[in-house]
Amino acid sequence: MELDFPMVQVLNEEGAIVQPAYREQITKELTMSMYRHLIRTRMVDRKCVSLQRQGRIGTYVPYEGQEACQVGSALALNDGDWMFPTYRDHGAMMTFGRSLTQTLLYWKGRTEGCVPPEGKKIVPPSVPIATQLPHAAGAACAEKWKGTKNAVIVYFGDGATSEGDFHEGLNFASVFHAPVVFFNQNNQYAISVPMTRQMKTKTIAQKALAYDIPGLRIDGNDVFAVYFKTTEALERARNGEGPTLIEAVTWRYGAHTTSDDPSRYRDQEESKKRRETTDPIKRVERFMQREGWWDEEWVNQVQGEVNAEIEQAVAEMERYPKANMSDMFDFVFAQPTWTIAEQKEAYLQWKRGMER
Ligand SMILES: Cc1ncc(C[n+]2csc(CCOP(=O)(O)OP(=O)(O)O)c2C)c(N)n1
Ligand SMILES: [Mg+2]
Repeated sequence: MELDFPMVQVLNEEGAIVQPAYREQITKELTMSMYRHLIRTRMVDRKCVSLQRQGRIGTYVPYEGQEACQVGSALALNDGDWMFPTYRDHGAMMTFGRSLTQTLLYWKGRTEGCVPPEGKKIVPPSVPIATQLPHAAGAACAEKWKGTKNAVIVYFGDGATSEGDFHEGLNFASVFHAPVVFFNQNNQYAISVPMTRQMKTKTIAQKALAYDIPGLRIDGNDVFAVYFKTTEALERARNGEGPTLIEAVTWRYGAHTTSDDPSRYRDQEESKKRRETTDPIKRVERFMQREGWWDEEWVNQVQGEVNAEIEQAVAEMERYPKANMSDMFDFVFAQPTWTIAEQKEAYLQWKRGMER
C-alpha cells in the first residue's frame, strides 16, 4: 500500500532540487521570503518555550521541526481563504497574518488571542482533537454555495485521524465536493502514542481512498514540496474539483507540550539525529549555499529584526490590562445556559466575599 503513496520531495536533504519541473519557480526572492518565515517561526517558538519556563505565559505547545509544514502551506493561501488550525499551528497562523502579540496573548490565556485578525479568516485554534475538520468542510461548502473562489485549509495531526470527526469531515467534503485541503502534519506521535500503535495503515494519505479524493504523501520537512503541493491542492479546490488530503511527514523535536517529558516514551537520540539530517531550515540553508544566495549579513539582519519584533510583542503582551475573570463564563455561548449562569453567580459571590 505504501508504494501507492510515495513521498514527494522537491528539495532533498542535501539541499538539491530533485524535481526540475519546479526549478524555474524557485527564485531567490521566493526562497529568501520562505527562509525569513522559517527562522521567524522557529525563533518565536523557542521564545515561547522560554517564556513558559519563566512563568510568563501558560502551558505552551512547541512546533519546532514542523516549520516547513506550517510556513509552506500558509504561504500557499490567498487572502480570502480560511484557516482552521490546531493548538500546534501558531507558525501557520503567524505566517498567514496573525500578529505575534496576538499569538502571545493566546498563550497568556486571553480571549483576545482568539479573535480573528482583521481581514483574515483564521478561526481560533482547536484544542479538542479533529473537531475542526467538519467545521472546515462546512465553511468550504458555504464558500462554494456563495459562488466565491475562496478555499479552506484545515490542519490536524496523525492522532486526529483516529477520531470520528476526521471521517465525518472527509466524507462530507467528498460528497459535497467542498473546496477544502485537509492538511495532515504527521509528526508520527500523538503525545506518547507512536503512529504504529495508532493505526494499521502504513500511510495517512491512503485514507483518502475511502472518500474517493486525491491523497498525497509529501516530505513535510521540504518547504518547497509543501508550498507547491498545497498550492496545487488549493487550485483544484478553487476550480471546483473538490477536496484533497495531504499527509506531510515530519517530526517534532521537542515535547508534546511544556507539560510533557518525551524521554519517558522515546529515544532522545532520534530527535538529535533528525536535527542534523532532516531539519527543514538547514535544508533551505544548504540550498541557498549551493545557489550562492547565502548571505551571512542578511541572515544576521533578519534575526535582529525578528528579535526586535519578539521583544516588542512580549512587552505589549505584558502591558495588557488584567483579564476580566467573568470572560470565561461570558464567551462560551451567545446566551448563557443555566449551568453557566449559576457558575458565574457563584464566582461573583466568591469574589465579593474576597473583596470584603
Ligand atoms: C477529543 C480529544 N481527545 C483527547 C485529547 C487530548 N489530546 C491532546 S493532544 C492529543 C494528541 C493528538 O495527536 P496528533 O493528532 O497527532 O497531533 P499532535 O499533538 O501530534 O500535533 C490528545 C489525545 C483532546 N485534546 N481532544
Ligand atoms: Mg502527531
